[in-house]
Amino acid sequence: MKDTYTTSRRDLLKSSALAGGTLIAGCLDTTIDNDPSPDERELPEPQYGDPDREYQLSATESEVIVAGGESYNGWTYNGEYPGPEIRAVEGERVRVTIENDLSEETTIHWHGMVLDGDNAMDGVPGVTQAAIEPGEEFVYEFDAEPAGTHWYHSHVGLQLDRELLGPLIIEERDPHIEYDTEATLVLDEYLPTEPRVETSNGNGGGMGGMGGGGFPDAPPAEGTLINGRLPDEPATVDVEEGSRIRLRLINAAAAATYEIGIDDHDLVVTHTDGPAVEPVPVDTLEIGPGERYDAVVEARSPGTWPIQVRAVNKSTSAGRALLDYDQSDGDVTEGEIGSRQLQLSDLHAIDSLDEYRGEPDRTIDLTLSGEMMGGDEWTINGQAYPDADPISIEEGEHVRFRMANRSPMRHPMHLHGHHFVVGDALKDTVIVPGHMGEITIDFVADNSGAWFFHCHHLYHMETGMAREVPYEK
Ligand SMILES: [Cu+2]
Repeated sequence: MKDTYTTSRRDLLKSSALAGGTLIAGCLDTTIDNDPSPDERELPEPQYGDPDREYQLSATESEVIVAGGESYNGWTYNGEYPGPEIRAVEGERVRVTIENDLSEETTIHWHGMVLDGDNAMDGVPGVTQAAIEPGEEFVYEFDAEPAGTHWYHSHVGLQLDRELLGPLIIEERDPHIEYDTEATLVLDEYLPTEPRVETSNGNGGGMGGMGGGGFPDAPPAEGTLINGRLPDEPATVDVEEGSRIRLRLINAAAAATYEIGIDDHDLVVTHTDGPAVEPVPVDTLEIGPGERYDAVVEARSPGTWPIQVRAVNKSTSAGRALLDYDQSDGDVTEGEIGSRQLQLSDLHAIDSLDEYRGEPDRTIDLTLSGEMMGGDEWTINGQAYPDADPISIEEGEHVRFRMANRSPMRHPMHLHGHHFVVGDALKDTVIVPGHMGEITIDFVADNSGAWFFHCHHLYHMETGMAREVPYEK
């Protein structure tokens, strides 16, 4: 069996032409609830009338098949893993109705959407909304901004690591690059057991630190999934010789940072976390939990080539998909992957960064650390969320966060509701390297609300590495 993920650009534009109408995906429940819960009654009125796109999701327990004969009981949207693709054209209004068929409460966060004026749609339980109770529905509605490769996932507890996640693709109206087809690759850990916080020695994956101490961490993964597939039965990306394919890469893993490359092919990186960058050719790139990269691949070497994904801490076996040319006989060709690895300094935003330049109105130093000897939390400036002060800023300010990592592990830090400048790029998630790594980000507080700022390593977030960043108009 072969799963293919290629969509032609013509098909995408055809679907965009329908934007005036309403597209329904998934199975629509036509039952109308005559007795809405208090939460439902308090929902804000849709601001712009009918949405341009409408989707229905059901969070449910279901069997997840990861290879022939190998499956486990996960939690998914509509029984699919990765969840159904949600797609819109930038600027459109999107409505997603979620029905909670789980035994626990849940929410959805739209990772990458800035939700201008729509903080209540951000999906952070206890911060932007009450979590959705089992058996209840919730209607999310937001503007598809900015364009790019984004994703959606539960923001409750460790549910992300039960596979409640899916791609959220916002097409640009006027791309700065040319390509013929596109494919989305969702990278994730294979964790067939119930997620729970464990303790590691800080190398990421190793169990039980020396002397009984250690950091709260993820359980060790049992493999690497690309679009929900283990390497024995890989996802296949179809290409035609001479064409250009845009790969949309999403790291949906709870813990692993991955390095990705394709044998004998360049990756021309064109976007990160949505925003466009000047195209830069590399052989490999590292992508942390929550990050996205888009890369155009020119199909110039007929054959069937491995797309290789490995966890940078080598804690688990590598993942593999296949780049399969139309004339190939299907035999996998082993090639080479060069040594040019994308660096943060290679990324140069296409959009003007003028508003982020100059001296900030407010600079905040944030020390990221954990308790090495037997501690059970991760902290920002010594405080573990929810026992942590909000980060206080004012509307209209140019804000700078100076992050310093006093732990050996990477922390992929994510700010909701904003993109920030790091180096010369606009991103929403950035890895702060371990062992005294330092990263400075600048953003403009132009979207009032209660925003979450946290490590996207799910087990770090769950054990304290998070803060609220609230500010009012
Ligand atoms: Cu972290």
